Amino acid sequence: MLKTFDAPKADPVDPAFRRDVLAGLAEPIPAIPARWLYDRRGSELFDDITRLSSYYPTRTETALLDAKMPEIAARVGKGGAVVEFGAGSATKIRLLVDAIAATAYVPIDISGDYLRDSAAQLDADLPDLAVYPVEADFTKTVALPAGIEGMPRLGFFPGSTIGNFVPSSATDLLYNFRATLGTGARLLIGMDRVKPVDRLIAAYDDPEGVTAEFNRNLLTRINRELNGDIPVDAFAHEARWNDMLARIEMHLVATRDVSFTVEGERFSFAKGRSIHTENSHKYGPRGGRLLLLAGGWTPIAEWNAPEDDFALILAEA
Ligand code: AVI
Repeated sequence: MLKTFDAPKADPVDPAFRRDVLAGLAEPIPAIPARWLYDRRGSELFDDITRLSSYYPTRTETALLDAKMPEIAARVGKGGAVVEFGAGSATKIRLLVDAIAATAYVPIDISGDYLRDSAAQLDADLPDLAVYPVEADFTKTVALPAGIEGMPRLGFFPGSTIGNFVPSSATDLLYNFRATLGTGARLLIGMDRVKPVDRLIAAYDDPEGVTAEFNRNLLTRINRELNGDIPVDAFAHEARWNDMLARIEMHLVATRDVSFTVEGERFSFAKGRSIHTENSHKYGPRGGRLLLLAGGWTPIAEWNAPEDDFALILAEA
């Protein structure tokens, strides 16, 4: 049954978006945090990305969850509440809630519309599961609905979204998950592995151009929400592997000299200058576990996809 939870209503234009965009465009190396890629259109485009043949993480993680679910369920135990950080894929959450016979599911997402749609869909499909959508920023500590009080809690953070945070923010995030979930909680987290650069680049610069559209949608969003006049067609999507920092970077590169305004402020980009829009860090086995430890979680089990392409790690607070 779908439960409503009184989360504070979001301002239609998030002041943090305005702040991040104006400050980010003015940086010597312009950068805008990746979380702003996910308005409604951005979330739809990301869904499309997860179905692309070159984008291996989603299907690899889903197959891993499917294959290892009996073992995962044996370690996690039955019942309780699954708290998902981000309203992600219905397929993955169904595998998990079914296998552990969860009583409640709490998806936390900043994108309210998307959250409500996916929660309503899950609620229709699984009427015995109590679904409590929470519209909130999961990078902060979130107050969980009273309905799950006293239930064992399993945090779920699939998709290698942890990779979208630089390590110092990733550890803050993990600490916040701990504060949100409380002592005794567990966390099941997906991490993408380092792999040959050609596979990584293909995953983030697909021939169909969906990732390019996803990246450029950020400019469309800025134009719409922040009274911008950015010529979107003057920016090209680029995916780069940064070997020193073990991450894929997405950039929007000016293909000609451009000048535009956002909220009345003028910005100029010479041809070739870019806006850095996303990082996607990849972790080796020890690096991944160390990150969890640095964020206050002790790894207790790990499952790896074939060729060590992707990992699921279970940790306890
Ligand atoms: C959501 N996140 C884990 C994706 C990733 O792989 O870093 C976002 C993404 N960006 C481009 N393609 C996918």
